[in-house]
Amino acid sequence: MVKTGMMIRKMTRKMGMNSRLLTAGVAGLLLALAAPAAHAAWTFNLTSGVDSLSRDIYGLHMLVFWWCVGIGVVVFGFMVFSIVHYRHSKGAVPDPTLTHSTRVEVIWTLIPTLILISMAVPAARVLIETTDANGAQLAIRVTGYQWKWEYEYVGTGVHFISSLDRTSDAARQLDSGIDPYSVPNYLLEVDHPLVVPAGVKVRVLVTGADVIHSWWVPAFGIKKDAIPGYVNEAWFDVDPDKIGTYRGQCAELCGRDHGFMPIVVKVVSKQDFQVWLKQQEDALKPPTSAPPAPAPAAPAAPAT
Ligand SMILES: [Cu+2]
Repeated sequence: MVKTGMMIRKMTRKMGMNSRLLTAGVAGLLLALAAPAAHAAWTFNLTSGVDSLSRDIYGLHMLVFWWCVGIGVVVFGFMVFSIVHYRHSKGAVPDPTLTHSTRVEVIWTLIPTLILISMAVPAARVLIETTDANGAQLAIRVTGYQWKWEYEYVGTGVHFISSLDRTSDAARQLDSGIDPYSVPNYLLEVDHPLVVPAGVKVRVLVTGADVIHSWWVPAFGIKKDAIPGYVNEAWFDVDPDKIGTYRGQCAELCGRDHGFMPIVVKVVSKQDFQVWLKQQEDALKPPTSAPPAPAPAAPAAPAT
């Protein structure tokens, strides 16, 4: 009897400790999630990007997300309510009129149809928008190679290859001895970034030279397959106040070094872009030849 009493006291103490630990753990987790830094580290959602297209894609995503939340709340709420309220122990009996009821069948077909149409309309609008490159002021041809990108500014003759940055490339080698954490933007840096102006609609023509790649820049809302023999079209117009560097990667498994062909886009002001483009065009010009020898002096005119 005494032994049993001691055991019960021990168990109660243990349970009390466990519940205190559990409460402390839950409180700690809630505090951590409430902290702004934790929010920053736990960002699972899409970002709204830096151009009008990426914002529209984000808007569509959030619209459908909240529709799904609403459907979940209604369906699971109704289900839990029914399970609790109409339980057998309370004397509930099945309603046979709901079996094979045409009215119910029509209602639960009609409601999802209306929901799907309400989602399809904005989805189709954004889909059409992604392919509408009309009014672009600049065209860039993007070609995927194993394992680098080529950028060509259509109509200017300016083109260059953009490959993985040397520092990242050295660090990624087996037994390189270089700590990848010590390399800024490890595997997300290139030697020659794509340079584009802010506030300008840019048309991107994406193709592949060997196998299928995919040009993916999340901040622009673009992920376009680069397929040999095809030219896929995309566009972006970065907000004028979103000058900066944006990064992406090849998003189609394209061979051994698929993970080592990043994309870096440097967005600059319109003026800076013109200066940069002029420099690139000037660099393409052949070096000017030596100035022509001075013409022999003309014979002095006879005195009159
Ligand atoms: Cu690739």
